[in-house]
Amino acid sequence: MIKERTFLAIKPDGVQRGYVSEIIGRFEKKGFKLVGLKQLIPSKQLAQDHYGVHRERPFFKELVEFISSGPVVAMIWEGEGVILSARKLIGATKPLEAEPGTIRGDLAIDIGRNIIHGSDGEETAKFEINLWFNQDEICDWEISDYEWRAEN
Ligand code: DAT
Ligand code: MG
Repeated sequence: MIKERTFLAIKPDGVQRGYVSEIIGRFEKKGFKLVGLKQLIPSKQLAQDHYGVHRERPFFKELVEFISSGPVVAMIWEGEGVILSARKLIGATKPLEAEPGTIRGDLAIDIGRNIIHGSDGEETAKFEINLWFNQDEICDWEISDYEWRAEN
């Protein structure tokens, strides 16, 4: 069984617009397993640490303020190829470039209000999971029908 995990977060715009169930549903339907879930208003420090790679970008301050401006639904999802697959389900950063069928392609029109975050690689996923979750907040469990989702 593949134990790959990724960090996803529904941003304050996604929560305010009532897309929590819609978004969780897309990852559930795909076949991934939810192993961590909580809602919080991130501190400025957490937002800065999370987006640390963008520290020098002109939009950094605005981005940090936005992410810490309201409730975020933070999640850890597990499954085969989940890091790349989640990025595909999310769609391109710019909603204009995000294909219809993706979360951003279907639900967003603005780059600064693009609904959801997803880790972009293995190292980032590990870093972000540890940043947002304590070990005892992660729920290790087995999906009973896993054999119908993947062979190994
Ligand atoms: P992604 O969220 O697809 O991983 P990213 O890591 O390049 O995209 O950027 C992080 C977030 O920063 C992105 O979701 C929205 C915001 N952002 C990126 N580029 C921006 C820009 N040119 N203007 C305003 N916000 C931007
Ligand atoms: Mg990114």
